Amino acid sequence: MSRCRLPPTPASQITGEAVYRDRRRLLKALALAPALSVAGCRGEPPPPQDIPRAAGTDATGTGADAAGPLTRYEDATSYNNFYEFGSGKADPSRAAKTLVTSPWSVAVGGECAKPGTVPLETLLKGLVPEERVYRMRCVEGWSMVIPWLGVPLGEVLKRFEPSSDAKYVAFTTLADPRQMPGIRAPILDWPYREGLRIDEAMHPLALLVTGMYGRPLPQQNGAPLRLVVPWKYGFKGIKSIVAIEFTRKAPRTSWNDMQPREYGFFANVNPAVDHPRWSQKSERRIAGDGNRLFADRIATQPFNGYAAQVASLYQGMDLARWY
Ligand SMILES: Nc1nc2c(c(=O)[nH]1)N[C@H]1C(S)=C(S)[C@@H](COP(=O)(O)O)O[C@H]1N2
Ligand SMILES: [Mo]
Repeated sequence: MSRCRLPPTPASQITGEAVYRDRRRLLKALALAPALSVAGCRGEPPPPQDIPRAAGTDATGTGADAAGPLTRYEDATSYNNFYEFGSGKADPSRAAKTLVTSPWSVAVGGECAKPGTVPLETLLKGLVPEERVYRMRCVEGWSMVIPWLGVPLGEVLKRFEPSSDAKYVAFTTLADPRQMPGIRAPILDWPYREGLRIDEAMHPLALLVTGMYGRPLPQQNGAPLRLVVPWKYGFKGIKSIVAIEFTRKAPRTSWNDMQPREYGFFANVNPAVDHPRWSQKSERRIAGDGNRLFADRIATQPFNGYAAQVASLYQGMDLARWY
């Protein structure tokens, strides 16, 4: 994003919701003034659409104030994990531009009354993406605060009428070696797969994301459709989803298959359970001011700070065992 920054707001000002709102107003004004239009800046995303804010977003503790200062757009779109495009943090933003995200369809099947392969537009038809500011914690020890645009996952899943045998939901990423240079490397058993228990999937905080910062989702962040489950480690947030399946048994997931001791199926953020290679007690926010990427180390919260909303899903479970 360094070639052509947008908007021309000093980075030092991009610290919070108020500024973000101002920035959106500015972008809108720019969009209405073709001479100044950001569209002239090659490689930049189109200006933001009008985004209705979800009523009650703050009541669920997902407002920006609760989540902390926003990560800069430039950082959230250039420091990524998307191994299909390489394992370096800068690889996806360089390599994923060629991912063709339209047309896109999603195959939905398994334990449900109305399976089918549907175009993305049909999958989301009638649902208005809402903005949710969520903390995101990667198991590697860094975190971000991102204004996502998306629809509650449960709203989409209900359309396929899952049966009472649907105990879990499995998700699969596209795996096309022609578009994804990283899948030549045997880092993971491609395609990337993730899963949730059905009650987790139906929880209102679980989001199917189509955009961020008021714009369409960039490829490196998982366009055109990804999952964001804010109380779980980042690897649950599977990108560029092409298939969803309702299952009776817990689905196999890519990271768990590769290293079950390191990546549990549940992957709930738990500062009391260390990853064998990284302590999970604290994290560094990607909340830099443009001069440095990381802010100071802060304590990681159970369920990434969403315990009040989600802890009841895990009542009676030993969360050190079911990590
Ligand atoms: N398909 C796919 N999805 C993925 C990954 C990946 O490598 N491939 N990486 C995961 C990990 S480890 C993290 S931390 C988040 C990062 O999301 P972000 O780059 O949008 O911040 O995406 C997750 N989703
Ligand atoms: Mo991650």
